[in-house]
Order: sequence, then structure tokens, then C-alpha cells
Amino acid sequence: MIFRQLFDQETWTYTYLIADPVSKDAVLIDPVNTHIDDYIALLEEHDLQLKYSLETHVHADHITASGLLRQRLGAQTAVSQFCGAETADIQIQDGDVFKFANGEQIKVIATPGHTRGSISFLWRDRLFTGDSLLIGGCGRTDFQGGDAGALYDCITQRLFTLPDETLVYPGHDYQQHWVSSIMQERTTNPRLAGKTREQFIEIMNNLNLPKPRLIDEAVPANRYCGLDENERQDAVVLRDTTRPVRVTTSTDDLVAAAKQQITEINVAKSKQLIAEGNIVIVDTREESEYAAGHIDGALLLPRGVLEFKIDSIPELADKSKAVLIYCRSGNRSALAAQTMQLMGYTNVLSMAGGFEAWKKNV
Ligand SMILES: N[C@@H](CCC(=O)N[C@@H](CS)C(=O)NCC(=O)O)C(=O)O
Ligand SMILES: [Fe+2]
Repeated sequence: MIFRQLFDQETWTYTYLIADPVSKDAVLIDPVNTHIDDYIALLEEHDLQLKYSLETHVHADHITASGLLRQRLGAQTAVSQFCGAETADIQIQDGDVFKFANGEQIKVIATPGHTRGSISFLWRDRLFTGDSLLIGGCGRTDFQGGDAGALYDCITQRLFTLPDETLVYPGHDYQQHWVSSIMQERTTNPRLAGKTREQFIEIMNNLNLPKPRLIDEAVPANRYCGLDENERQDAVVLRDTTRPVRVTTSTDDLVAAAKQQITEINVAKSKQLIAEGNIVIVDTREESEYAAGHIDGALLLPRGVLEFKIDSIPELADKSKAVLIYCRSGNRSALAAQTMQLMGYTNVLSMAGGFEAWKKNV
């Protein structure tokens, strides 16, 4: 097998290539957009066919190359279903297995905590931990649905229970470490070895790290496989029409599940509540859609940046206040409403049919 650990010096990110020289199947884990040409050259050098571009999570510090790899090479993009990245071909679930080459398997282990959708991949004796478990450290837990308790639980219960000799390949290293092992991390990681859950949470809550430099750009872009607004439409078309997709959970399934959990109201009811006042209207479409026309008084909060922009909106500080959320057709807003409920908002209403339906009812 071919195995390469690649490094992006700008963001201290590791990308991994796993490939089979016989069948020519190749998989990339956490590719970085600025290295797209390097990846293509490397694949060409070995005459490889990129089958999957896998993400350990929606990254806050760099932009993924997955959307470009899909466009250029036809690879399938995959990210956890809990990342809010619905344009990825595969919405990964815990326990999923990616099969490639002659019997090779990459197994998915959900390791939430750095972000809600963080996962680790296990291939043979190699564990790709993303930013869940780092060498002598772990990913921060202060944004994107981060949760220190959840991180402690999954590292201690799911990763540290793997065989001692399992090799740990992280998503970043800021001190020029390359590889570790489960035994090394279990016995020497200063945040985890001999630490109780409470001690770990205390450490994580007091890191006081500055925000990643690229977060405002990277998170929304990565929810669209790293593509910019102009490239995104193609991404959806490609996914929907050109290739069979091994989807464990499709976007439609996610929307349907969200609609079970939230409250939808129609345009007439929305108008009535707006007229009565005391309701915050949130437009969860992209900035360009908002600029082209929106409901009077609506606050712009694109779905891609919802979790980390919401705290800066004073009108949404009170989580019990009534919120009417809408998008173009009612799907994105259902997902956004579900996210807000998970964040503790208790009175979120999604407008069925979205702005399209609203315009018809003026
Ligand atoms: N200075 C870096 C910060 C990177 C950062 O915050 N990295 C995240 C992973 S996305 C992390 O968990 N870092 C852990 C740490 O710095 O201890 C940047 O601006 O990009
Ligand atoms: Fe990260």
C-alpha cells in the first residue's frame, strides 16, 4: 500500500493519502485547498484514482480541497452528518465503513467534542484522529458545538480502548510531531493521562486560545466542501445527477428528520405573528440571496455561520424569545431551526415554503 503524510505549513495541517498500487484506488483524508495541484500530481505520479475525499470535521482554520477534488477527479466527498455540510456526497455516521481497493476498509468512529461532527478514521493499525486527539494534546472545544465532556468521553472510552500499538496520526501538530500511538497518548498526554473528566473540562475551559485566523471564511466554505459561492451550484448539480452515491444519510433524510423535530408554520401564520410583534425574524440564506430581497426587519444569519455568529446577535441573546426563521424554500431553515433547538432555543418556528412562498402571498 502507499501511505503518505502531507503537511500544510500555513495552517499546520496534516493530510493523508492511502492508496493501493495494484487496484489504483486512493483515499485522501483532510485535503487542503491550496495543495490541490500537489495532490493531483501525486495521484498522477502513481496513476491513482481518487475514490474518496474524507473529512474528520468541518475545519475552522483552513479550507478543504474536497469540493475541488470532486470537480476535477470525480471523488466522492464525505463528512459527518453532524457537520451541517449537506452538499457533501456522503453524510457519515458512526460505524460507517469505506471500502476500497482489495478488501481495504476505513472505519468511522464518532469522536465529538472538538466539533459536534468530529470523527476519527481507523485504517488497519492507523488511527486518523483529526483534531479530537492530538499528540500530547487535543482539539479545543470552544466553538462549532464543541463539548469538553463529550471529548473526554470519546477519547477515553473509544480511542484509548483500541490496541496499544495503534498508530495515532493527528489532523494538526503545532510542534513538529508526526505520529504517536494509543499507548503513548493514554499514558503521557498531559490533558488526559491520569485526569478525571472534571479536571479535563477545567483544563479545556481555561485554554483562552485566540480564534483561528481563518474561521469566518473557512467554516462557511467548508460546509460547501470548500467551494466559494459561485462554485457551489455546480457542486449540488454534480452530486445530484452525475454519479451514483453511496449515501448513508441523504440531505433529504436530514431535512425530513429535522422537520420531525421542529415546528413549521405557514406564511399566513407567520404574517400574523409578525403583525402581533415580539418575534425575531431570522433569514438563514446566503448574503447574496438576502441582498436580492428579504422580509422587512429580518436579521441575516446564514446557515453556514449560524453556530458561531449567533452569540454576537443581541436580539437572539434570550433563548426563550420567539424566533421565526426562513430560507428560500423551507429546508435550510428547518435544519437551522433544529440546530438552534440543540443550542437551547426553545421557541423557534420555521416558515414552510420559505421566501418563495412568502413572495407568492404578498
Ligand atoms: N493559530 C491557529 C489556531 C489553530 C487552532 O485553533 N486550531 C484548533 C484546531 S482547528 C485547535 O484545536 N488547536 C488546539 C491548540 O491550539 O491547542 C490559527 O489561527 O489557525
Ligand atoms: Fe479543527
